[in-house]
Amino acid sequence: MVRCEAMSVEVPAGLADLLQAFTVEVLRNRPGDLVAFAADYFLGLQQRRRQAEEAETVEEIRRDGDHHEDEDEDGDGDDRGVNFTSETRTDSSSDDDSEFEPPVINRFKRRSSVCGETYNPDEEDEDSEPRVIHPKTDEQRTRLQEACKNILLFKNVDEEQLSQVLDAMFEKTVENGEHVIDQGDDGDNFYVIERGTFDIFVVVNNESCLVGSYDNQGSFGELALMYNTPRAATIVATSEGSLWGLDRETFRRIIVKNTAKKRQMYESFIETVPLLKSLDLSERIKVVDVIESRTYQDGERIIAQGDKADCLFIVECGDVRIAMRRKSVVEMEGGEVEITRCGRGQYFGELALVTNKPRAASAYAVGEVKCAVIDVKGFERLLGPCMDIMKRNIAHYEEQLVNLFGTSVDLTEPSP
Ligand code: 1OR
Ligand code: 1OR
Repeated sequence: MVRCEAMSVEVPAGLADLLQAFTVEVLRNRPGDLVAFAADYFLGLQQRRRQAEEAETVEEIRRDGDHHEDEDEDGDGDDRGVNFTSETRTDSSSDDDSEFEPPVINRFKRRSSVCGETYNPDEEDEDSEPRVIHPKTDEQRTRLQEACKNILLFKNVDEEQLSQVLDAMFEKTVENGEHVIDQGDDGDNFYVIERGTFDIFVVVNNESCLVGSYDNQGSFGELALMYNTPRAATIVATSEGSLWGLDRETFRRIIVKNTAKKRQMYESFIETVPLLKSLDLSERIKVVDVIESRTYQDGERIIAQGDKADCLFIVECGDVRIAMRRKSVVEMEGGEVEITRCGRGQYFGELALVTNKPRAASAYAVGEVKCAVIDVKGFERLLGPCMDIMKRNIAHYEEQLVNLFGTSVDLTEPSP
């Protein structure tokens, strides 16, 4: 129990986690009938806890009475030459294993927190759902691995999960002009680009507007699968190309599960970031989903003045020194003068994204630094509501510029 002195009320341990997990599920599922959803949710939770307890008991009995070695972690990354296979363990375990539903036992054995279980119900089916396998030649697998190596959504999955994801992916070639995704459709697959260019269209006021493009790298089609929503944009190939698709089920079973862990990791930090205060909870969760965490060593340059910008940074820990090179100042070491520092919860690197200009200053790590990085597509898609705050601060930079350099300079002009 946590005792809250001010109110003299005892808050049961786990209440906050429980309610938060429930809130996340409501936001993800957007139920029409909240009460019915809540009833199902908490009943399901209770049921799973009972199953877990039963499973523990069964496992104990099995451990006591059974002397065979458990071979459940056999390699399933090998090419079995089938397109769609059910991951049962009949090939590696004796028949009586099936009575005990070993995947359930394993799942609950691995984790101790009941709230952790509820955070993402998809996890329930982790070991019992059929696994998709599309056999590949060595050459295909090499190309696939290369295409996937920088895909953010794949970064936090462990080796075994990544192997399952790669097994499940299938190659899809596209022709110039082909619609890979149409806005409003249900989501079937997530796509990683191996090669080719693609335009992104979004319908605004009944008109289809070109809002961006992909050039031989990146991925798309994750939103409908992550948030159970219709496709948010239309993606059209503007050249012949090649994609790697991942089916909805595998994506949800593995990638969405990992996303839930990431949300847990970031939830308290993200609440402390002033820039994101104007977003509601579901919008903040989406921001977490696009964050990539990067670490920098003392003195390392994080961004370089004059470079093309592709992301925004929020400091998770450590300090970041912002330095600027200008003709009019007495030049310091390296020809730069420190203009400010950013600490935990503060952001930098927004100016170039807002103004579409090169970086106005350089940024360096002071000690070891960890930053949450949001790429330009995430920035444009999610941070619109924070634009006022950013613009206000940019106006403030211009005032500071006059104070520091004694001259009025248009920050949006590239520096010499
Ligand atoms: P999806 O499953 O909704 C369409 O299918 C995909 O287009 C979507 O996932 C994203 O992967 C991708 N807004 C929405 N979806 C986008 C956007 C986007 N860009 C790429 N996709 N915006 C453009 C941001 C540069 C915001 C437009 C207002
Ligand atoms: P960026 O994308 O241009 C460099 O990359 C970043 O440094 C910039 O975004 C801001 O986030 C950050 N002037 C210009 N950039 C600044 C300033 C600044 N402060 C932080 N940045 N100032 C006026 C210059 C004398 C403010 C000084 C307090």
